[in-house]
Order: sequence, then C-alpha cells, then structure tokens
Amino acid sequence: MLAETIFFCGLTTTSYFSCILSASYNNFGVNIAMAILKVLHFPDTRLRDKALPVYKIDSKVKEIAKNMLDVMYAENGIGLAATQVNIRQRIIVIDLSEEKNEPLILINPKITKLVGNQTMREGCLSVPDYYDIIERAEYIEYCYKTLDDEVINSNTDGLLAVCIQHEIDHLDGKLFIDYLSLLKRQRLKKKINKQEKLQQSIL
Ligand code: K1U
Ligand code: ZN
Repeated sequence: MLAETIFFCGLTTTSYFSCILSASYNNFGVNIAMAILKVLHFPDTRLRDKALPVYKIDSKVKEIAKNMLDVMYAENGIGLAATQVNIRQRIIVIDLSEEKNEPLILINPKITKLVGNQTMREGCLSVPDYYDIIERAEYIEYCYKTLDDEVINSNTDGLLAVCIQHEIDHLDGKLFIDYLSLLKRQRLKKKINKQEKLQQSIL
C-alpha cells in the first residue's frame, strides 16, 4: 500500500513545519499524498514559539486543519494546537465527542472573558505520560473564525472551557506544566532527562 516515505521540511513560506509526506495508494489505485504531522515533545524549544494570526483562510489553512484533526484522532487527544505540530499559525482543533465525529476548528481563537475557577486533571500530547490537576477559569467567552471565514462569538464552561484555554496557551508558547510548582516541574524535568538518557543508550 505504502509506496514511499520522504522527509519534507518547510512546506510553505508562511508556515514553518516539518512533516512526513507519504505517497500512498487508495482503494482505486490512485496516488494520494498524505501529510502526517509530528507532535513536538517537551522540552522542544519550538513549543515556546508564539503563533501568528491567520490572515487568509485559504486551501493551505484548510489542509493544515484537516491534517491536525488526523493527528489529534491518531494520538487519542481531545485537542491540538498548530504549535504542537510546528506550525506557527493560530489554528486549534478540538473534538470532545465520544464517537470522535464532532470536530471543532477554531482559527484565530481569542478569549474575551474569563469567569470563576475550576480544577481539572489535564494531560498534553506534548508532555506524554504526565497528568496533573490545573486550575483555570470555569466559564469563558470566546471568538474565532471558521474555515468559511465566519466570525463566531460563543461561551462555554467545563471541559470545553479548559480545552480551549489549554490550546490557546499552546499558541502563546505556554504549556500546562508551567502552572505547576517549581518542585513538580523539577521532578518532571528529571524524569524526562532520565528517559532521554535511557533512549540514547538504547539507540
Ligand atoms: O493539547 C493537547 O496536548 C491535547 C490535550 C488536550 C487536553 C486534555 C485534557 C485537558 C485539557 C486539554 C489532550 O487531549 S491530552 C489527552 C487527554 O488528556 C485525553 C484524551 C482523551 C480523553 C480525555 C483526555
Ligand atoms: Zn497540550
């Protein structure tokens, strides 16, 4: 099925990302190009980059959003920010549905109001195997653009509010572990350094 796999860097001048471009064949024997983006892992410094606003919602932006959804579903996430796949554009995708069939694509998302507090156990595809309780706003008002260039003003609470805050943080180069105490962050860093050394000794 899979014909060839090549590394491909810097797809466009406006988006900086690296991906694996796989040339494969569908059921009709037609050659299709399938881009698989790679999720960056902490402490990769590119996770600290601040994403730039999307100025024009064109076919490239639509393709990026589609590929981000593929990555999010493949990694069993409920959200993904473009920064996590090394794309410096303000794009996030979310799907909180059980069947994974209710994708939300938010272009240039912005929180306009934060109210109250809630605590929730968070994880992050860029910090694998680490979960912790984080305090965030309980209710938010937010706006964003759809892929059809429509401006949406909305509000939410609970898990969706947490997820939107988590993903917008990524676009600003912030990780959920930044909210942890210094001691917890030091312990996590030690654990990650140990894992990195172990991996290097295996390779
Ligand atoms: O941005 C990300 O790294 C995705 C992240 C989103 C998120 C999860 C939990 C709270 C806030 C934001 C994840 O999806 S991590 C995976 C995860 O925790 C999870 C996966 C499936 C169901 C529930 C949680
Ligand atoms: Zn995350």
